[in-house]
Amino acid sequence: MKRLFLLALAFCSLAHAQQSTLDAVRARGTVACGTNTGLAGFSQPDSKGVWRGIDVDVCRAVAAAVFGDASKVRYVPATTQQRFTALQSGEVDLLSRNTTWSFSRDAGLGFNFTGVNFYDGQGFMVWKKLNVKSAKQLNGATICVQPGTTTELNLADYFRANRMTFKPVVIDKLEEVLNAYFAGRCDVFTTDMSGLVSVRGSRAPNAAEHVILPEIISKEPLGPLVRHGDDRWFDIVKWSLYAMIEAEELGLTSRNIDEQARTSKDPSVQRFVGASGDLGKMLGLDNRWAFNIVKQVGNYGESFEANLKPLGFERGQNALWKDGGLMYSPPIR
Ligand SMILES: N[C@@H](CCC(=O)N[C@@H](CS)C(=O)NCC(=O)O)C(=O)O
Repeated sequence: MKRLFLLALAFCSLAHAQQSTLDAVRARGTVACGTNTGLAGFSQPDSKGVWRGIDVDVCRAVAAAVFGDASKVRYVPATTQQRFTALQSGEVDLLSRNTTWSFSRDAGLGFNFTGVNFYDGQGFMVWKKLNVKSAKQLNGATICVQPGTTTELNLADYFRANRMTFKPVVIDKLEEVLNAYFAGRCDVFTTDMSGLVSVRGSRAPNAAEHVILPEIISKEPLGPLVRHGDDRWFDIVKWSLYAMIEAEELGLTSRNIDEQARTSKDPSVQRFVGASGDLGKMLGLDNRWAFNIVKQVGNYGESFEANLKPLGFERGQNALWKDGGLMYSPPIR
């Protein structure tokens, strides 16, 4: 009896170990994508409940690559604190949620970051009426911050390095930390610059009452991540993001890709759309994986234009490398 039980146990764990993320995703029919609870431009449902943002577009790109259908995503919102457990436990297949790639998250928590979809850095937003012009004037300030973030650590480092003190107000939920700041419980709200621009533009009762200080105190490369231990899935998420970046470099857009696929003689374009070579097969996918991403989701520049431009974001570091930015896809060949 005991032996039978052990045999069953061994069989079950073998079956479990053998079920790849791609198999699980296919069997389920959707990609479970961990997103923000609501950050305009990055991941947030619109008034009709449709999720939108550059992080959402990564989820959609993965679904387009796997299913040929960008809509096959189940969105799982997670707070700063919940997000890593959601990925570790298998509740989501990837996290695409303004999350900073750092050594300890990669090596310590057991994740693989698949690339960067937004180069960022941490900043400070303060009430204009305080007349503060520089972060160096924040000695003694009360600062609202979310826990479980790189933000919390950089904040402590920056104040220590500049021999200043501060009173932290640490609140778990974005909604609540913003309420605290906008109610005047804090002098300062600190997070990634992207977060500051986004919430000032979309959540402040009066945006003109707040200034974002010029100092950027850290490097925050934001990107999607997956669990350690499934290289095939890691490759799929990584190249889905790179396909969006490469498409911009190749001049392929959601509007012109049908025609380009039919008429272009450029070998890079032919490989990209799956007209020559077997790139999709190497990922275990259809050869039109990248075509489907661009057709249904668009290239990186299109996603930036649609989601971030309206909030006042400039391309800056997030321009393509050939335009002086940091966005660079390894060759897709
Ligand atoms: N990039 C930083 C911070 C990211 C972050 O989570 N920022 C907050 C403030 S904008 C946020 O998105 N909160 C939304 C939530 O908790 O749902 C990190 O990875 O730790």
